[in-house]
Amino acid sequence: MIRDTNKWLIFQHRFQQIIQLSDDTIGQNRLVYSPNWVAAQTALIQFGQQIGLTAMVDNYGNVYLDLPGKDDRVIATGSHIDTVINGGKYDGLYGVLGGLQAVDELKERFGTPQHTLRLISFSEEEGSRFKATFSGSKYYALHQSVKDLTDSEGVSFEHARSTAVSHLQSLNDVIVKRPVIPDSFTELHIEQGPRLVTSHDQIGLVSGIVGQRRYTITVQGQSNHAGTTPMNNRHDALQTAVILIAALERRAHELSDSLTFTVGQLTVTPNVSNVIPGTVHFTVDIRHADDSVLNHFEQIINERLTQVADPLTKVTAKRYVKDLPATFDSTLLSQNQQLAEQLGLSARVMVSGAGHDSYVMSQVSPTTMIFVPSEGGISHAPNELTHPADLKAGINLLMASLHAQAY
Ligand code: HGY
Ligand code: MN
Ligand code: MN
Repeated sequence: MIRDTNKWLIFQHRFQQIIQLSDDTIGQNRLVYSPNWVAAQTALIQFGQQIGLTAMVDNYGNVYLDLPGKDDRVIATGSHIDTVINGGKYDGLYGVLGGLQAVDELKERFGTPQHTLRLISFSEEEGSRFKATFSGSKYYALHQSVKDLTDSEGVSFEHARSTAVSHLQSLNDVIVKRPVIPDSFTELHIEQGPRLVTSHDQIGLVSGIVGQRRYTITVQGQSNHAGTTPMNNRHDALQTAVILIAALERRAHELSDSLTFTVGQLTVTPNVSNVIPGTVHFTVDIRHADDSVLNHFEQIINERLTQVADPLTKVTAKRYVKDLPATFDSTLLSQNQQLAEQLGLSARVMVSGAGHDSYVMSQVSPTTMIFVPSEGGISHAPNELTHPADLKAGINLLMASLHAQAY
């Protein structure tokens, strides 16, 4: 286990090196295919090659670092390298570098494994730059590709992808390849919520993930003069949006207290103080362990859009994410339960409220996740924090799990 301080210093060094690559205005910004993202994937490839791993990059910029085994089975671990805007240091990156640490230490202590050990750094999970989530793991696992998307500056996904990926694929000794699906996948990740800290558990053993849906709602009213337009003669898109958001939030509470409802993004046009807003776009993110609850709430959204008070203000909804609830592999989970016990780690079984690449990987390979506590339950924010002892505990359990599977 990570007893060797030198090994722990190496982990911290790698972590700091990648953290510093972000244009750290507030928090971490490593949006897919951005220069920060290219620099991070480049650094990761070099970390892997420095310890003798075989580096592969596919056409979506997923990075694979293999410790070849004696047969053709593959045991994989990994997470995503991208971040939300102004995100935290640990979401995604902890699973990538924690996975590399585990493979590094297993290689040093046990040599060549029976089955290949693979560390995967998925290109994109968050959907922060382009309105598509899990594009990296969906490309790898489901051979799905992204079509006709542009970012907020009008840069196409295809242009950003080809520019960034050609750089990675031109690096020394990088093999251009999308490797085979592994025989199992384990993702190490921060919990991003308050439950482990509240229950004082060191480890979360994840049995599944809630379903999630994301929508863009467009409210089309009529821009007009803020001073001369009588209050009873307005088609104010923002007023309609605010009333709609409050009504939907109330209905979400009424439907189920475990249904999460979030409006994370809202844009007003023309967004100047002396013009009545003509157009408003906002996002809705809903999540629940039971897909029928999400179906029910989607009906509520569609009904509510038709009940807008002003007949001249039109409201439309477009769903761009529909991810079903996922159930993870019970054998891997019970193996990790035993290993946690042997390591003297307090662990609890839980369902993830956050989406993860493991949702995609669980559709093609036996999959499980290992959570470590998030201080204050905070994530997707600059003050996201997991303490070193918890970081180490997660890596140690991952190491034990990969050793049990691959050697
Ligand atoms: O939004 C999520 O659940 C994940 O952190 N991408
Ligand atoms: Mn994540
Ligand atoms: Mn995230």
